[in-house]
Amino acid sequence: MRIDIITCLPKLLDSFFGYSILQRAQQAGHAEVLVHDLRDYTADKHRRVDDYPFGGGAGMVMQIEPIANCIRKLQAERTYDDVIYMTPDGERLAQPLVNRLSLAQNLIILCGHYKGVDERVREQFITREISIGDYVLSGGELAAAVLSDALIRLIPGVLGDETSALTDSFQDGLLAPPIYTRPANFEGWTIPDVLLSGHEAKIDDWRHEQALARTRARRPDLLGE
Ligand code: 6GU
Repeated sequence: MRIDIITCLPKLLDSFFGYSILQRAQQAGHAEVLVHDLRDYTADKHRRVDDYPFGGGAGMVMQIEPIANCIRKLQAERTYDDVIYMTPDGERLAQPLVNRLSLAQNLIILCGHYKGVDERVREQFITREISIGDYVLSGGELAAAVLSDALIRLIPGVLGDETSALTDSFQDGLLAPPIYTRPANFEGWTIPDVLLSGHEAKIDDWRHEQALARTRARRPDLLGE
């Protein structure tokens, strides 16, 4: 999967993708994340990418010209499955949408800033608008990082254990059950006996019960309750 992120704050994203699983995924060739500085695509001599809103009002608006230049250059080089705009008024991100998008080959993600982008960008270039929750961030960069992380870890081969993404919270519509590791007894705090039983079917049953109980207690909405 190739992800092209368009932003006016590239430094904010460079460090994020340089670490941990995301870096390994890129080094192993599973994913490629390219961060594009919007200021490289403006003809403005001060490299400005925003301007005052027509009709007045507070806040600046991201201009269409540098965004159009950048998206058109990328689209001339390859075909994109989606051109995504990160915005608080987009579709709320949840695991089913992540799963669907993880099948894409090439994605463009545009990060909004200031008051947002000129509406013509949304009308002419954007195929999908995504929000990461009902709160407002100062820019779309963190949201783009969240989306990219959620996508890249689903690419086969990225996680060490091929099955581990399947046992995530939300993948089966339930929260994940409790997990434990050594020691089995820490200062008298022990772990459930069933996990030491070696009985795989019983362990699976226990985990499912725990997942259900936890989901019912914390997120009854996931069970339709
Ligand atoms: Cl995608 N952008 C911004 N600026 N704020 C948000 C968001 C996105 N999702 C939730 N809050």
